[in-house]
Amino acid sequence: MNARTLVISDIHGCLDEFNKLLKIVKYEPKLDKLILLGDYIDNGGYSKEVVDKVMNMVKEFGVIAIKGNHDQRFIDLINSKDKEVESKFIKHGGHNTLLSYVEKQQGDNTTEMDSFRRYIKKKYSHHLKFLEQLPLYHEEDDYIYVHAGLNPNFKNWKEQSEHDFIYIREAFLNYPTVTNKTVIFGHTKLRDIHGKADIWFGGDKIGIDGGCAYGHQLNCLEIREKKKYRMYSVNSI
Ligand SMILES: [Mn+2]
Repeated sequence: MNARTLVISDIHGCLDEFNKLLKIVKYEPKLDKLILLGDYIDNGGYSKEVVDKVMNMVKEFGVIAIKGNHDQRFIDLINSKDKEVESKFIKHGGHNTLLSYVEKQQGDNTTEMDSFRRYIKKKYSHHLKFLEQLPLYHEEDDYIYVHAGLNPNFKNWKEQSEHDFIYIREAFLNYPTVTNKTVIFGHTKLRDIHGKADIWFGGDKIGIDGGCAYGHQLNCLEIREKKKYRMYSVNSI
């Protein structure tokens, strides 16, 4: 039996769905290679718990975890007082992240942003450090794994900006890639790509963000050998 590669993206605090999906695919940490494409936090109810779990999985089983734009924004939120970062954090589901970190601290004022920053720096600096050092991509012989995509304007995609790796949409989705490897990505909800939450096979690219935190589903792409895929999903709870 070939070893499996399993790919999951955009968990966004959906801890129960993540656990359920791992059970459905019968994830075996010692046998399977698991690759997570970023955006662990925001929107869903269990951001803190998902980060804890992913940290443990990386440490114990060598799971590959890539950085998403939400993960970077959380770091930026804590390390700066940039009002734009703050408003984007709140606009894109940050309130639930905040609650997942401070819910047991009710009665104090940690939900006030500056207190929250101090609180996270004091109690969760290990989370910040973990998120900060996550790689922007993972490359194999036949595949490139990335949160958002590759910018086709770069002949050498490794020279694209960090922003492209975690934010790009149209330029990546609408044009052929500049690599022979298949690009597996999350970030753009599949409903916005092909009108449904199922995994999208777009020739040189495969999208897997089922939009779980937006009421759709969490997908897992299984690769047994080159171009031999199976798909699994759980509905948003
Ligand atoms: Mn994203």
